[in-house]
Amino acid sequence: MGKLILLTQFYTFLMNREGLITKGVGGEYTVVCGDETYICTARGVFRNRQITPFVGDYVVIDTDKKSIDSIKPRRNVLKRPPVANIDQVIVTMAAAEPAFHAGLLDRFLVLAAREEIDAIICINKYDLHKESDEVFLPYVQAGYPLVKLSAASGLGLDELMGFMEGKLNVFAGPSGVGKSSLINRLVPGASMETGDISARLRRGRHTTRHAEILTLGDGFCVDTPGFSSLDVDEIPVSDFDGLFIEFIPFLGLCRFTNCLHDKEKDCAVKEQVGVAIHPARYESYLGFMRNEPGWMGDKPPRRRG
Ligand SMILES: Nc1nc2c(ncn2[C@@H]2O[C@H](COP(=O)(O)OP(=O)(O)OP(=O)(O)O)[C@@H](O)[C@H]2O)c(=O)[nH]1
Ligand SMILES: [Mg+2]
Ligand SMILES: [Zn+2]
Repeated sequence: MGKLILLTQFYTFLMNREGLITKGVGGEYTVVCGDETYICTARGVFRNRQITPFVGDYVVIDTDKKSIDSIKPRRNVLKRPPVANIDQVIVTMAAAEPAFHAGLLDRFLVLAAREEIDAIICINKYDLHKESDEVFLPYVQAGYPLVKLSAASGLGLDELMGFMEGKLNVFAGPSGVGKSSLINRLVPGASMETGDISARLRRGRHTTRHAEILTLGDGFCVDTPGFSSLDVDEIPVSDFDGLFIEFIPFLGLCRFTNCLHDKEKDCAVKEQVGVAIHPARYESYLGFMRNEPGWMGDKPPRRRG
């Protein structure tokens, strides 16, 4: 009997391998283990416990049953788009078509900061940029690396590569800004599907449907579906100040310990508006904190009255 158990354990050991989930579509996960790739399902155990394996998860699989047996502890996880163990998120916006959208950018930066994931900003379609760069200044001042790019002309690709080396980089941003187009330029042999912009609505058509990891030198990059809105409802009002990264040096210096940096007296954050904090970012903060962050989705707000 003992021998049988030992034999079973040895067999299981032989059949078990560790790998990285690079793609997940309809309950089927692509798991890369060294040079081999397996298509696996998640065992019932996970489904019952409502744990979903994410792209970016390191997992132990049973190569015989083609099932994922366990997920290694995650370093972090982003829910939208759903990716685990991220080193850096590349928040991608277009300079035009679709128009640059500061509110959506701020939302994404807040969500990344909440997961303590480093963010850099990419402004793609710079070849279509006609206005001044003023709208990007608040982010440069805040300390975010900001790269102006064009997947069409190749502008900025080398600079972006410099930021990506050796990391797991997630491209995230609205539909149609050119995430897949950029990846096709950056990753040799990549052929991610790209789609044009709806002429009528001036926005993307949600061409990419699933997150997918591609190897990039000694790191990875992840293409993800574009989003049209992002939810920050579960973030407590008093947390937003710490999620605007340029506010952080001044937090705790206000007269009131529970200062929301709004109407309070002797507020160290407000004193920095126009100095170390760009007024546009402060206004945006107030919007989040008062839960009226302008319009964030594809549709402008309904006018009151
Ligand atoms: N002019 C110009 N067009 C670009 C550039 N990059 C991408 N495009 C075009 O923008 C459109 C959308 O590109 P995609 O790469 O599919 O955009 P995406 O961000 O992956 O969109 P989703 O997958 O829907 O989230 C395509 O028609 C591209 O050819 C650029 O730098 N300049
Ligand atoms: Mg895409
Ligand atoms: Zn304050």
